[in-house]
Amino acid sequence: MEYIIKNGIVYDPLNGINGEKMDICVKDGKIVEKVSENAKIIDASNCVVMPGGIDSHTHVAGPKVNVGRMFRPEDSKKEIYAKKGLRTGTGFSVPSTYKTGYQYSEMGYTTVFEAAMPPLLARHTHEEFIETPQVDKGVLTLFGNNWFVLEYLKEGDIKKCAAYVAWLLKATRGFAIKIVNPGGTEAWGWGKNVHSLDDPVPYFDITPREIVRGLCEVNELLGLPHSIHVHPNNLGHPGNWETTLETMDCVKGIKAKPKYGERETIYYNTHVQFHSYGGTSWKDFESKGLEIAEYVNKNDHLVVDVGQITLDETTTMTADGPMEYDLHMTNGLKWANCDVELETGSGVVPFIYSPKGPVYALQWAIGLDIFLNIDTDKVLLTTDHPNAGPFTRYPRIIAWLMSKKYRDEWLYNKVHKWAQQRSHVADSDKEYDLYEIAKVTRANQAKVLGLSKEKGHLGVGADADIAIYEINPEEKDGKKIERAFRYAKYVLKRGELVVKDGNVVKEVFGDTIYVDVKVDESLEQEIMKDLREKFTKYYSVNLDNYPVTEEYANSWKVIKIDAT
Ligand code: MFN
Ligand code: ZN
Ligand code: ZN
Repeated sequence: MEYIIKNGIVYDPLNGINGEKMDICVKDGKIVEKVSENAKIIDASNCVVMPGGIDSHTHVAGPKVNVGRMFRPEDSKKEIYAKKGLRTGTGFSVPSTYKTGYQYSEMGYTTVFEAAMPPLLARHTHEEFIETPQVDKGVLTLFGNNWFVLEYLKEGDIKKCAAYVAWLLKATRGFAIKIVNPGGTEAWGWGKNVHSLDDPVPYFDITPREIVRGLCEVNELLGLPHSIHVHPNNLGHPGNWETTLETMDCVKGIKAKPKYGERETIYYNTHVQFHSYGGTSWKDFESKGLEIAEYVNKNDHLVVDVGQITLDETTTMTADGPMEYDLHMTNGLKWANCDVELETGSGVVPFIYSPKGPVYALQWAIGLDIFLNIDTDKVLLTTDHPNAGPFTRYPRIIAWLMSKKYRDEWLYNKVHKWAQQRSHVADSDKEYDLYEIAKVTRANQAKVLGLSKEKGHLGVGADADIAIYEINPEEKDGKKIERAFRYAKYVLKRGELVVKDGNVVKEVFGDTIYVDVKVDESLEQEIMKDLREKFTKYYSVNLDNYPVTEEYANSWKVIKIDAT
């Protein structure tokens, strides 16, 4: 199938195209120089054309998401999705899998990364991917509380640790190294937590600093496409901004050496909004968003995603087990907790971010403080779906960023006054333009994930993942901006028309992308010996039954790396 997208205004930051009227040609799933006369014409006059959106951090598949679904029937009753020709679905903050894929597609998103996979339960994540249509998928494997990692790093054996990481990524078909509350989730197994970068983990006697630095070195030794992806210690606690800055700083000096892709950074701080809190309690809680933005602006080794609060009722879920316990004690709502043997843990708690709550209004403003003051090459738009709000609110966040008028309507009329009094949102006149929106929802993601050759741009050779929105680039009406980005005019996925006028018109199934890193054979044999021993001694499963097998995807896309 060939298409020519005519007369659209194109925003493609990776190729430096900022609002030029031009045609885009598509053939056999790729963007090409030109097409034949038989190509179907898509009229994009009065529309904006962007590469397909990429979500580098969202929770959409796997055991904790499924706990969220089962545990919140009140959420599933909220939104019924029933459209002709499509699978039905339910759920507002924890939508069912088909609804998840359809709604990302309606918004022009074409690639989605699940942000936290417990290795032992990898199959569950991939099973749900099989049932998530419309998007390419990948998943980050959890490493920051894993016994093998803690022991190898404690012994100072970076090479063995790297060989183990390579093995586990392949065994779980994971894409990158995820670190959640390094050491803290393991400590939670002892009813404890860690509270600073140098607070030792019980029994293992290793510190979060050693875990983060060690895994960062491992990441670059292996040359993975993405950098380490970190949820630091002390999430959601007043005063945590200092831990955040220390963690960012602790990897400085390690060089980016990706063997695939064009990443230049070595550290990705996720949902940084939850980590930019000043004060000593909820009573004197204040924004440190500017301080965090300033650090990021001054340093080139990192990027952040925001985790913007959307002020909705939602479901929080994370591998940060102790943090969810704290949250449950704070809001008094129900709580689920799980330990995953030798590897990680998790918690799930509903949360109502009421706009009239002083703390929640300020959390909202802190996210905006970061967005409005940070270098837009170094920030990514997320809600840490569903932790700070559902991904279906991305269009509203875009409206807050593009229109000061709309933002001020919320700041002065809808949210508690702490947002004005204790943040800097009122002082900022910054308005994102569409080029910057394309960066924070596409280009920056593709680059930091190491996928900027094939994704996040519209140059010849890229995947033909394309979103077309009916919007005037000068638009300042928040409702109109939100509507335009919520329901794309057209979306192409791998060169097929999948959305028209905001409706999914074709169901497609993307690839699941993972990395397969080859390491030195003798090293691999050594770690296999350790694996056999520990599996026999501690695991409730057999090593041979552990790896995810070939049938667990609609189609795999393997990124092969030679790290010997
Ligand atoms: C990440 O996983 C991830 O993370 C993220 O809820 C997550 O009530 C999961 O205990 C949170 N509130 C207060 O203390 C507020 C202060 C209160 C007070 O008691 O003094 N003040 C007021 O009410 C103001 C009154 C005056 C006024 O100005 O109106 C706390 C409480 C809370 C706080 C609760 N914290 C948690 C936040 C953290 C992390 C959410 C989610 C989190 C989820 N990833 O007339 C007048 O003007 C009167 C003025 C009022 C007065 O003084 O009385 C995974 O992967
Ligand atoms: Zn997290
Ligand atoms: Zn998350």
